[in-house]
Amino acid sequence: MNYFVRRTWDLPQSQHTSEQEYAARKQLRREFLATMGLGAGCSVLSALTPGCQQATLEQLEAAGAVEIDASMYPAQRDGRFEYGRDETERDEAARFTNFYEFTASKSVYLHVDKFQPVPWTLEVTGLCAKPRTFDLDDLVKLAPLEERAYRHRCVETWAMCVPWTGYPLHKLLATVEPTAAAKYVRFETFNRPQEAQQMSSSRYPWPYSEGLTIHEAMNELTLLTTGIFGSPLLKQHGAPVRVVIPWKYGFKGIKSIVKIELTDQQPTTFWNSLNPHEYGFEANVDPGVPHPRWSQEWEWMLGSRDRHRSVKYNGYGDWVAKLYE
Ligand SMILES: Nc1nc2c(c(=O)[nH]1)N[C@H]1C(S)=C(S)[C@@H](COP(=O)(O)O)O[C@H]1N2
Ligand SMILES: [Mo]
Repeated sequence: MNYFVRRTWDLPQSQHTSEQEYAARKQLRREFLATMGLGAGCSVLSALTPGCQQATLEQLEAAGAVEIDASMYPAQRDGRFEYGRDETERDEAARFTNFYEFTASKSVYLHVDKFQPVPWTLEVTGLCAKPRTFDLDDLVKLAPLEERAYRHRCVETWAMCVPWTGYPLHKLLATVEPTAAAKYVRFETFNRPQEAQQMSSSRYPWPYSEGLTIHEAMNELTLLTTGIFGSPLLKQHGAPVRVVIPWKYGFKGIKSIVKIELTDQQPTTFWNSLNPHEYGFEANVDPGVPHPRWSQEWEWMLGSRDRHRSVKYNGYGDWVAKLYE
């Protein structure tokens, strides 16, 4: 994803920490060359470099593994949801994703080794009667875990079909008793430049944040997510806890959340503040509204590269269209 709008916190190009920028560019170039099969690096040392020997599922999972008690996975599949398409291979999903805290490339798994998602706490606060901080154990035991087969559509036109594990966010929100004044929910990702290399770049408004209206947050589809493919989340998928909002573009599905805040004002959000013209706050999947730089009529599946026509609300209109009437 890209942005063109300079913000007050943007340093002029000349003042960027040039070493970091240089290292980041070098890494991107390495990945690019490797993908093209031109890199010199197809050796033992770079077993995890995409494009050389494509990393195996074992390597991908080892790179993103988190030491979490996995005894509650897999959870029972919720029969109300079906992809209507083939399921994406788990290695395809694990090797290609967005997580800007680590890299602007898709090979996030190559950059997550320093990230420590355990122990973890999630603070739920703001306009509510019973604000509370949960540790991971409290969080996964708060409601029965279920598995949901959801379609995912990134604003950049790639798509996937993967099974997430979690429970509806409304179950968590109910425990803190939102007040009548709560109109929005704001989410925030961790802020740890030592563990996530791109967080040292002042070009971005860290920490990553996102937001929903309270009605979107309370919708049955909005999933507080702790697992994927029947196991705890890999680091690259947003370990240990994220949200999944299948009728919206993927950037709304904020990863590795440390804070959820009930507010009476629409929150400022990461991509929207970088470029409001390209990344709206609402961001519902809609093939009728082109991105300023590309059409949104089609999407392509990770792995197979199959193309499908994109569908309004990503096909979840029965669940959510009423929110926008
Ligand atoms: N904290 C954080 N959350 C994030 C992102 C990010 O860069 N940082 N990228 C978003 C985007 S653009 C997409 S498409 C999804 C991709 O994650 P997934 O493939 O694990 O679903 O994560 C979203 N959540
Ligand atoms: Mo995305």
